[in-house]
Amino acid sequence: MAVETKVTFCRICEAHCGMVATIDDGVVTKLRPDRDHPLSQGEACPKGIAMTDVQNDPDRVTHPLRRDRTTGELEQVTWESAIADIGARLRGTIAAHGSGSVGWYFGNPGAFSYSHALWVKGFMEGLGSPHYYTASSQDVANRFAASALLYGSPALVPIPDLHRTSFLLMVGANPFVSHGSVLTAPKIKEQLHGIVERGGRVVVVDPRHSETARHFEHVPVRPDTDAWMLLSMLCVLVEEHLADEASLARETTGWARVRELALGFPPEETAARTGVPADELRRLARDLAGADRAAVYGRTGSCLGRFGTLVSFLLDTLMLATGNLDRAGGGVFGLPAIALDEVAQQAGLDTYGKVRSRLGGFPDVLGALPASLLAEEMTTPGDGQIRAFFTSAGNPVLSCPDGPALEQALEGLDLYVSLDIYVNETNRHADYILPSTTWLERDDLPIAFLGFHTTPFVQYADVVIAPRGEAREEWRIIDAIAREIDVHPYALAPLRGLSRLGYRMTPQRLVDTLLRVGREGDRFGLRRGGLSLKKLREHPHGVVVADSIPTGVILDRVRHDDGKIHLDHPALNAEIARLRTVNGDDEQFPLRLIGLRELRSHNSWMHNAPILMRGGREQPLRVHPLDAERYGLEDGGTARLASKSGEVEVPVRITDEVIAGVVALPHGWGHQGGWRIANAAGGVNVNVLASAEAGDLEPLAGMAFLNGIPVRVEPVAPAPVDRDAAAEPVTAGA
Ligand SMILES: Nc1nc2c(c(=O)[nH]1)N[C@H]1C(S)=C(S)[C@@H](COP(=O)(O)OP(=O)(O)OC[C@H]3O[C@@H](n4cnc5c(=O)[nH]c(N)nc54)[C@H](O)[C@@H]3O)O[C@H]1N2
Ligand SMILES: Nc1nc2c(c(=O)[nH]1)N[C@H]1C(S)=C(S)[C@@H](COP(=O)(O)OP(=O)(O)OC[C@H]3O[C@@H](n4cnc5c(=O)[nH]c(N)nc54)[C@H](O)[C@@H]3O)O[C@H]1N2
Ligand code: SF4
Ligand SMILES: [Mo]
Repeated sequence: MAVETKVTFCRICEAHCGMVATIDDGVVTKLRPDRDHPLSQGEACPKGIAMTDVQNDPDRVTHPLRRDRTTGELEQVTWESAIADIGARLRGTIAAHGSGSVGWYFGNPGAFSYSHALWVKGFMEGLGSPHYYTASSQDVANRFAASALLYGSPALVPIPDLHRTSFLLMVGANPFVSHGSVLTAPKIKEQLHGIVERGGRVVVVDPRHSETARHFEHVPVRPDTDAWMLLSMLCVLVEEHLADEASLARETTGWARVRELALGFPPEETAARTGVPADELRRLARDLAGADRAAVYGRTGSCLGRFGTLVSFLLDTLMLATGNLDRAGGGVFGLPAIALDEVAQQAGLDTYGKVRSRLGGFPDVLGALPASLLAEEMTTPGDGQIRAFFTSAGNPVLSCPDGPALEQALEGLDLYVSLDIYVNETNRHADYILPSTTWLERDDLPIAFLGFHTTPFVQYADVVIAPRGEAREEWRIIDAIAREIDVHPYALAPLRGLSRLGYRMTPQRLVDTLLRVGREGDRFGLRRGGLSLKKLREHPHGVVVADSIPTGVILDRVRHDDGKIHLDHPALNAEIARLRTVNGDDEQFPLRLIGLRELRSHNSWMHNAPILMRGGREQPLRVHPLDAERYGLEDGGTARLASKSGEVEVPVRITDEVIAGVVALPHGWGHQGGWRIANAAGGVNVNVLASAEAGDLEPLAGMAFLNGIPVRVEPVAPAPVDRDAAAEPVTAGA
C-alpha cells in the first residue's frame, strides 16, 4: 500500500495543535506538526509527536477482554458475547435496584471526542440515573459553579484575551507545560511573550517557580491561600478608590456586599498566611487597576484548594472591579460556532445544584457529581447505591483521592465495564474492558473547546486510520449497550422521542445540524458561505472565524432574570466567613503538598510511550533546601511523605524552585496496569495522600482538595552511592 499523509489535529490537550499523519501500509508511522495550521503554525509538543507510540503500542487493548473474577485472568471474548452478557447483567441490576443503581465515570480524554462525550451524557440522561461523574470534580467544576452563581450559567466562562491584553495576572497555571487549559491558544508561549513585547506584563502567582514563572514576573504564594490574596486585592481597590464603580453599578448587583466583606481582609492581615508582603500586594492591585487592559486567569492551581469556587468567583470579580470583564484585552466570552451554553440551556443541561449527591448532599455541576465519593456510593447500602458501573477514558484510582478504597469498592460491584485503550489501574478490576479508539481512529469537531479559543476557530478532522484490531468508537459501544437495555442515548429530549419512533441520530449528523443552525452556520443553504461539515472538509487545516472575540456581550448572555451579574451570594459569603475558621498551620503536618505537570507526562496515560520515557524518568518529590535540612533529607535519598489520609515513599530532589514549606509531586504515577513500560517506571500514586471524605471536599462544587494538602516528611534511606545506575533508561518490554 502507498505511503500517504492526512491532515488532522492533536486531541491530547486543549491546544489542539494541527498535525499531519503519515500512514504507511495501514499503520500511522509518524505525526508531525502541521505548518499550514493557521494557529499552531508548525508547533507541537513531545506528547503529540509521541502519540504514534500509543497508537501502535503492543500493550494496547485491541480486543474485548473479560475478567474471570476468581482467577483475575483476562480472556479475549467476542464483541457479541460481551455486549450480550453486559446487557443481561445490566437488565438484572436495573430490574432489582432501578436505573439509579448504574453509575458512569467519564475521564479527561473523553472530553476530546465529541461523539463519546455526547453519547455518555445521552446514555445517562436516557437511563435517568444521577450517578454521572467526570474528571471535572478533580479539575474545574468549581470554575463552572462560580460561573453559575455569577452569570446564571455554568457554561459562561471568561478567557483571557491574550492578543490584546497588556497585563495578565495568572493565578495557578503553568501554560509553558500544560499548553493552556480552559483556554485554547496554540503557540501559547509566543502569545505570552507577545504581551511583554508589546510593553505589557505577565505576573504569575504560584508556590513554585514554574516553567512559566521563570519567564515572567513571579509572585510566590503559599498553597491554598489565593482566596485571602484575592480578597486583599479587592480590599485595596476599595480602600484606595480604584474600583470601577460605574461599570459595577451598570453590570452587577451585590457589589456593596463584596466591598464590605473585602474590607475585612487588608493585605497587612493576610500577608502572614499568603506569604505575599502587604506592600507588594498593594502595588500589584494598583498596577492591575491602572493597566490599560488587564486579564485575570486561574487554572488548576486556583481550583484544587479548599476554597476553589470562591477563588474562581474572586478572579472574575477582580476583572469586574477593574472594568476588565467582557472588554478587549480583559476576560472575554468566546462566541463559538456551536454555542454549547445555548444548546445546554435549551436542553436543560446547564445545571448547577439541580440534583444533590446521595451522600454529602453536594450540588451537581453540569450534571456531574463529586467523583471523590464513588467508593462510598458503591459501598453504602440503600436506595441509589451504585451496583453497576462504567468508566470510559478514565483512571480514577490514580486521579481521584483514595484510590485503594475505590479499588476495593469496584470488586464488590455486580458489574463493572470499562471503555479504554489500555488496562489501567482502575479497569484492571473490571468485568469487561472494551477496546476503544484513539483520536486518530475517529472523526472530531471539538465542540467542548470551541468557546475557549482566543482566536475564534473551527476545525473538523476525519478518521486518520481504521481502528486497530477490534477497537470500536465509544459512541458505537454505548449505542450497542443502550439497545440491549432499551435506552435511547440522547441528552436532547426530542432526539429521545425520535429514537423511540425508530430514528437513531448519529453524532456526525447531530454536530452537522448544530453547526449549520449555529452562529456561523449555512442555515441549510440559506446563508451562503456559512459553515457545515461538508464545508469544513474543504478546509482541512481549519477555519479562522474571526480575528478576535467580540466584547460587550455579557449582559445579553447572562441568564439571571434581571440581566445582571450577581455578586452577593449567601453561599459564597459563608465561604468568606469560613476562611476565618481554617487554621493556617498544622503541627503534625507542617508542609503543604502541591502537584506538578511535566512536559512528557499526560495525567496517567502516556507513561508507556518509549519516546517520552527515555532517560530513566522518575517521580521525585521537590523539596526546598531549608526543609531538606530541617527534616534531614538528602538529594537522591528516599523520603516518607505522609498526610492524615495515607503515606508514600518517594525519591527526593532538593531544589529552590518550590518555596520553603512546600513540597511538589506530580500525579498519574505508580502504575500497575497492563502497560509494561509504565509499570516498570515505578513511582507512587500521590492521591493516596488526598482525602475522599465528604467533609474534606470543597462544599460548593464537591471538588477534591489536591493542592495544599498538609503533609510531613522524614528520611527512610540514605542517598544511593551509584546515581548513574539508578538512572538507567527503561526500555520497551522491560
Ligand atoms: N504536559 C502536560 N500537559 C497537560 C497535562 C499533563 O498532565 N501534562 N494535563 C492537562 C490537564 S488535564 C489540565 S487540567 C491542564 C492544567 O493546566 P494548568 O493548570 O496550567 O497546569 P498545572 O501544571 O497543573 O498548573 C498549575 C500551577 O498551579 C500551581 N499551584 C499549585 N497550588 C497552587 C495554589 O494553591 N495557588 C496558586 N496560585 N498556584 C498553585 C502549581 O505549582 C502549577 O504551576 O493541563 C493539561 N496539559
Ligand atoms: N493530585 C492530583 N490529582 C489530579 C490532578 C492534579 O493536578 N493533582 N489533576 C486532575 C485532572 S485536571 C484531571 S483532568 C484528572 C484526569 O483523570 P482521569 O481522566 O481519570 O485519568 P487520565 O489519567 O486522564 O486517564 C485516562 C484514561 O483514558 C484512556 N484513554 C486515553 N485516550 C483514550 C481514548 O481516546 N478513548 C478511550 N476510551 N480511552 C482513552 C487512558 O488509557 C487512561 O486509562 O486527574 C486529576 N487528578
Ligand atoms: S500541546 Fe502537545 S499535547 Fe497539546 S495539542 Fe499540542 S501537540 Fe497535542
Ligand atoms: Mo484536567
